[in-house]
Amino acid sequence: MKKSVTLTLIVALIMTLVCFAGFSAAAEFTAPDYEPADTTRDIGLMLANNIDYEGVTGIQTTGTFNSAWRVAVLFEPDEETGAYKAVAVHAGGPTGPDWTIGENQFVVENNSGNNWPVITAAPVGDEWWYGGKNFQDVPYDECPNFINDKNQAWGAVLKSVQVGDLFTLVGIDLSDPQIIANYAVDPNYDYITHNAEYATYSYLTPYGVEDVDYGIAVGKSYTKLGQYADPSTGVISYPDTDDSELTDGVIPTDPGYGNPQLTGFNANSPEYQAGGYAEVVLDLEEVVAISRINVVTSNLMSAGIAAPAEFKYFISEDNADWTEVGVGTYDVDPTEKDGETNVNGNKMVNNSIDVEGSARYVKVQFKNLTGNAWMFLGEIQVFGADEPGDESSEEESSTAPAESSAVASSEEDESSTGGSTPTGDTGYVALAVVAVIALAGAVVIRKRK
Ligand SMILES: [Ca+2]
Ligand SMILES: [Ca+2]
Repeated sequence: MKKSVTLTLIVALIMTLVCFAGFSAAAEFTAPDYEPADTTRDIGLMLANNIDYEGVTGIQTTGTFNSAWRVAVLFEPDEETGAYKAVAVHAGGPTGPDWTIGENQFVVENNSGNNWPVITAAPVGDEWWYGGKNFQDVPYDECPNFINDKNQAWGAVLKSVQVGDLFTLVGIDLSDPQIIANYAVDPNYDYITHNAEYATYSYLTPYGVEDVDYGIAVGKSYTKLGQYADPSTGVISYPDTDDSELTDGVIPTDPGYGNPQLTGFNANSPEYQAGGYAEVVLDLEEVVAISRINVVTSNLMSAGIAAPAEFKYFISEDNADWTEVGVGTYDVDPTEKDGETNVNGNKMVNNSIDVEGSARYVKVQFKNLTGNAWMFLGEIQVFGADEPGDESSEEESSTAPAESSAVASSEEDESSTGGSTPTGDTGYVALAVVAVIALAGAVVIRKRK
């Protein structure tokens, strides 16, 4: 409700400004009576059956799709659920996937766009773009920076899609695809200049998400020890955007260090060195009965990042007097090998422990796996206990984190680990920081029942 009121005010303000400015396109937009695409798990659609723009996520419903430099996923209806299932994924690069879009199929594709002011700042004169214009007839050296936060966020979600993933299509009619958004993607480039306010009501949202119980820690605050700051700049590497990633209800599926949904901890940080472990303390705001704690963590196993060797759990009513619950167990063995292959490498994995007790504070201490100083956490979940005798609590808590332990595709791993990797004990790469900055402030917690 609050959001729609705010939106109404914004629309009213825009209408007023537009009247003075003398054009009318934005004034005609009336927001639908539902939430727009969020930037953490939805894939916002900005453009339909048009690939002439940069920095957009689009839907293609007909013809063939063979565009290079675009992350793309081919979807088709899933009879069993009525949702749309990803049937092919393409990681981008210099060649396109060459898909023929069949009846009832569609492609969702994302291109991040170019930062033209930077690219054209010091021309030599033999660049492919030199003296050229884009599809909107704008000289490249007058084009804006098309890299924008909203599109980057939706591109990141699209990149994490794996074959078999199910999505619900919202706000678009495949027989006549029209995007419902407060700014059209057109030669005005308002989707760039007003990107912070840009909202699309046409999007894909993960199928069945609303029915998943993410526990009672969602939205709760926490303190943490063991993040790593670059010694030369003091900037935290792989940061925890808005200090909220570990309880934002977003369960990452991409274990790569380029995934901004992950928060990095490092065994070489001064706090870890001092205590011998990294630590997170959650505040549930009131003493509640707890049945289970679950941590979702990356087990990349290829870039100096591994699932921690040990998680130890504690509970407390007052944040002073602690009861040790014990050491948790993984849903799969993070170190299992088949020859040289880490069977469960390149996955998100779960470490959990059953709890009998009540607490306001939950403490998680964790130690790195030797040779892998980095530990990347995605979520800490706490599940409440129902009244004694209610058997639904066990079932609920055991099914809730089931969405992780997903295998990331090898293509995804390649792109998310990029050219250089944080290695061994001291490795550090700035790439992910850029991705995180792009997402800063964009975390949205979807309301759940
Ligand atoms: Ca999270
Ligand atoms: Ca992060």
